Amino acid sequence: MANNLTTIITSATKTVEINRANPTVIIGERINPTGRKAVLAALKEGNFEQVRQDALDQVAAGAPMLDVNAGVPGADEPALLQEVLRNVMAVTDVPLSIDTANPKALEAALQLYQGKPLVNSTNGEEKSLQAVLPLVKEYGAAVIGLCMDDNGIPPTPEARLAVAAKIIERAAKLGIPAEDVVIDPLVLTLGADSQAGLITLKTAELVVKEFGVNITMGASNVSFGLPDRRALNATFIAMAIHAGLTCPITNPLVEAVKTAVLAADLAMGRDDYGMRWIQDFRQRQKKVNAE
Ligand code: THG
Repeated sequence: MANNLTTIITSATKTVEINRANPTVIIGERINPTGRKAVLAALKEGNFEQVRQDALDQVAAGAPMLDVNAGVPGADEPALLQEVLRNVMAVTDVPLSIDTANPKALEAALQLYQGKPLVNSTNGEEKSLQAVLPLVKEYGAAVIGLCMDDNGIPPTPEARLAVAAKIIERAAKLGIPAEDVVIDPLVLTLGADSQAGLITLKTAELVVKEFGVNITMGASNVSFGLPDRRALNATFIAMAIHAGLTCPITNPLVEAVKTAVLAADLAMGRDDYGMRWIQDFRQRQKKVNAE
């Protein structure tokens, strides 16, 4: 099988092509009340300014896509996710990743979304496959498949590969092509298990070799509970790009992470003449000189 499938994600006006020959696509992580206290507090008050600002900041920092999560405990998630999406789409036109585990919220979001979104996510659990894949097909979306199932997150790369295979197969049965399935090998913190990073990287390599699909990760998860998260996130993300990661969900406002992604793209032969690397360096110099 081709080892370099292209996933196309669109908004009303923009198209992003995720592919191992193209520059890495950073999916901005910050619109997420579970991962951001400021977003949680604002959404609890019905205030969407924080979300709008996070959308603008991440796009200004160079994120070609944004992840949008509205998981506020006790809230009406279908209505809240729609309202968050409306606010994001009012201030930016980048394609979006719709981050919810609630099929009702997902359907509400798909009804509203303009373009072909990335659905974040399904996984190997029967319940999830049966609820999410028909919606992905009906709305012509692409989907992230998490390498976990009814038994939890498998401990070995081979077992995670088997979950990826199941998701890709079940998608194909519904007419969703492999290029529209993005696999997430799952990133757990190194603070709890020092082998967690290696298992994730090996899973990515196996999945790419076998299926050639695109790979995403919640890359900032790797450092939960550890000091100097930025340095750890940046180093891990560069290694993961070598292992096959093409569209990390991460924080584009962290310069160390952005620089690591650009350096990895250059080292992987995805930055002709180092143009993006040089241009980014010049911008950083300008910022330093202005300070
Ligand atoms: N895979 C997929 N989707 C995902 C994840 C994944 N979506 C959610 C999450 N994991 C990725 N998003 C985040 C968002 C924020 C952080 C990490 C991952 C984060 N936040 C800081 C913290 O918690 O310390 C910021 C705190 C704050 O500002 O309040 O690290 O794995 N498919």
